[in-house]
Amino acid sequence: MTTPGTPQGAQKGRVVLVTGAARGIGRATAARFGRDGAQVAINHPPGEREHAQETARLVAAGGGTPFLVEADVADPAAVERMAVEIDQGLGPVDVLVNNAGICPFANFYDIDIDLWERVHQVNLRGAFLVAQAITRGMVAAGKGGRVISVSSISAHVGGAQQVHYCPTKAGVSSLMKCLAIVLGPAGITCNAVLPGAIATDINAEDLARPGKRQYFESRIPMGRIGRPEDVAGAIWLLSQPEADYINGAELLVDGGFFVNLQ
Ligand code: NAD
Ligand code: RM4
Repeated sequence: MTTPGTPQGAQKGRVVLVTGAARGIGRATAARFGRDGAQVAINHPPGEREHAQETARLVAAGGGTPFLVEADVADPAAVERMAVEIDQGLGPVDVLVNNAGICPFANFYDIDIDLWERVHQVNLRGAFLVAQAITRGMVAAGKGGRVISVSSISAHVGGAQQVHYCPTKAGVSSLMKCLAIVLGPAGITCNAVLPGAIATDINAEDLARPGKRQYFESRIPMGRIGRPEDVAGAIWLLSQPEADYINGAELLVDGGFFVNLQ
């Protein structure tokens, strides 16, 4: 009998790329795959090497093999270099987790065109660029695989201070639906995971606003804000053989936040 997280057969040695794995959900995801004995490419942007090294330590502690790779996912040349580095260092990717993202909370009239562009470039263009660069090798390897993108509950609901961010998440969900069609014939499934409110650096300031955290907790049927590990677990589930026929889906990971309307 095997227990979840035990290195077993095809799980061990899988090549997994997690973008934005220096901190938060990406770090927890890298650590989760590390516990399978996977080879985990830990992408981080320039300036976040030290955080990424902590992720690498967690991956190694779980029995995985960490491989640090620097790239701003919004930069096409850097993404191409990353794809070559991973291919040369680890071989073709089995599981791509598009996780890198930013959400600088801002009032509508304070969002200038540069901020709008940057949020789109990291969140949506980044997911497109990485998917294109990495799945070329996956298709050529002919082994099938997974693309799992971290979208958001914000793909379906608005946010007064997230006017620039929510449309990028709707875009990421849509990107996965399109790629599910393009890559399904190659045995590569493409799905989106939609976290609700998860306590990480991205929303630390927002959740610290008077009453915000308590308000969210009162609206979430599970009674608590999510943890990065909650999302990492859902991503991992989609990477399992049992998820082979799930393609083009959106999976909310929000403790029931979204459905609690009435
Ligand atoms: P976080 O701030 O802890 O992590 C973001 C990660 O993205 C960091 O590791 C950072 O280094 C990386 N990153 C940022 N810009 C990058 C770039 N240009 N290139 C490469 N990496 C870059 O926040 P998080 O909550 O862990 O966010 C991870 C993903 O989850 C994001 O896509 C975010 O939109 C999504 N999400 C988060 C929540 C939440 O409540 N925390 C909810 C829904 C969706
Ligand atoms: C999510 C959702 C969360 C927010 C993060 C940054 O999509 O809106 O509430 O904290 O983004």
